[in-house]
Amino acid sequence: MTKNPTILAWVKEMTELMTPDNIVWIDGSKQQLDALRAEACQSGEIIKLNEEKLPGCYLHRTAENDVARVEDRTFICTPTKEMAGPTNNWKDPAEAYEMLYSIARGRYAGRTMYVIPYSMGPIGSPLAKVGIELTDSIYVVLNMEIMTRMGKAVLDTFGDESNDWVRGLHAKCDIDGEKRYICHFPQDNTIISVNSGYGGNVLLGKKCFALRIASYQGWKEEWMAEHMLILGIEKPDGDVKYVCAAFPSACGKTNLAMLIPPEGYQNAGYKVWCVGDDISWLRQGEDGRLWAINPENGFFGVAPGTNVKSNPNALASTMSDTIFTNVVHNLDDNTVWWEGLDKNPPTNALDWKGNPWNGKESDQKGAHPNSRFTAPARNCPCLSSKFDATEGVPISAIVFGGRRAKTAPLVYQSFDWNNGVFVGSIMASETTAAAAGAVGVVRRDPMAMLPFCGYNMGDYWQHWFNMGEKLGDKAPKIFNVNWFRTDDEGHFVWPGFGDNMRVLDWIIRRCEGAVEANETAIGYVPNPADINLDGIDFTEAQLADILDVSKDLWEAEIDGINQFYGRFGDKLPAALKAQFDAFKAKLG
Ligand code: OXD
Ligand code: MN
Repeated sequence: MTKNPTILAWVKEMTELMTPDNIVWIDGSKQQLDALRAEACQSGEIIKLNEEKLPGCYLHRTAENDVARVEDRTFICTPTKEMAGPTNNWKDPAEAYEMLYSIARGRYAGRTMYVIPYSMGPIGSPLAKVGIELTDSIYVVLNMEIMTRMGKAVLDTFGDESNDWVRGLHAKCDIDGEKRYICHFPQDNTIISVNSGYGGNVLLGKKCFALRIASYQGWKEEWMAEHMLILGIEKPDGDVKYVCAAFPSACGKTNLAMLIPPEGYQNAGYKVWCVGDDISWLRQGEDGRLWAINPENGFFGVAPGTNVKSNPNALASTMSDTIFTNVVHNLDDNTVWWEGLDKNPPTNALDWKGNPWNGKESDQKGAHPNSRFTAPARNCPCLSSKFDATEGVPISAIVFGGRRAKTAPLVYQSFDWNNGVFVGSIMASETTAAAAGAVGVVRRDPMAMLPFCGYNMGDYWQHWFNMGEKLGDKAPKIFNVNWFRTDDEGHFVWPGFGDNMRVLDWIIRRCEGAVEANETAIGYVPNPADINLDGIDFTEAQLADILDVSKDLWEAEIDGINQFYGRFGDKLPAALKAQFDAFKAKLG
């Protein structure tokens, strides 16, 4: 399928290491994929669901010990520990290769090795990059088909010369949690993942390539790989403004990316278009502005909590050609169910482990809390017409956000780009009662990249400052949002979901210079009267309450920021320290 000597040499080397019985190059044809689906159904790896209700959909169950990303077993293998930085697990590359090869050697014996050529980003886009994943899992092949552009077309466009592609080796081995490793070699463009079959650990195009390896590539090549959704806001006059937003995992990126505007906005002619829900690659365009693509081709979304109210567009995306992982199997009609889908759990069902489950009687959850759908982007009713645009979309605003009960106001704008880097660097989220452990504990997650930055975060912040300098006055404006302020009883004050459009509207008006704001120690905060509250039962006084910037609460942040920054030693950019000092001075 290719004459590229660098690809052929590596596949040969890995074949000798892994000793598969068969080798299948994935060409991406329907015929080949249909045959693989049939084979996986036969072996029980996937289960075909009701063709009338869920055409082209399948169910898969992972091993019980293999249901989520494993941050403590994820390593950045750089020549020195300092290059990986204090927030990553590190291994020496030579030692890591030796360990991984000794775990993986010969483990394709008796099995088929699938060679998956894939493109992150529209095939042939100057912003896209190519990867080759080797795997012994048909589930991985079928998921990669949804999440990336893959097959022969990728290699045809890539050509026979370039060595600019990412090597990915995945082997299921024994799904042994003690020998599970997800290792990244940024200097070698290489990823090796062993002893897992769970999406985030084995769909190597996603977090491993499109964030960890790509963030390093972006640093070297003057672009950025970020944990950000991309959405377009179409105004009544047809003009579309694009926004990127970074929130930590489980803070509602997929919901915001597919937001349905409140009725008043719809009637006035506003629309929201989804370009991506998880990752963006950003590069300065010829016009000097920052342009973004979504490198993915599908959504790997959390199923529980997804329903017709919370996210009708995501739900609609899962109605065909979707793979469900670790959800409930409804045996009455061969469909699927998860907690929060509706109030009508099936009674004749199997839970995510495959055990009999009666949703009306059981006090156990039926779906795993991290159960997932892998759905093609083309299914999304609000998919942007620019989804496949090779040049991407121009970004007007970057939005950071986290889950803070009190400290951060509903929205504020940074003073400028450099101050925005500071805002992103102090991002934090509080643990909720839903998770184990103490409530309200602050976890710092700068730019939502803590588990995904493939190099030292000190260098990463400096790279942000450098990008700002390049972009100059064409740089997007930077904001911070917090949908999660609570009242004294602990209830969320802001309604969220579609009503977040009201905040996006203010953000866009700020980008256009169409609305004034109040200067505070942390940035520009809206005048309550400037956020449109038409059509909701929400008063300006309530709004003023959640826009409040408390000197005491922000002072209480200083220690935590100090401690966090302290971990970076002299890798902390001087510009960031200067921003922190200016912030302290402004607080007074
Ligand atoms: C994800 C995550 O799966 O951020 O997107 O954990
Ligand atoms: Mn994510």
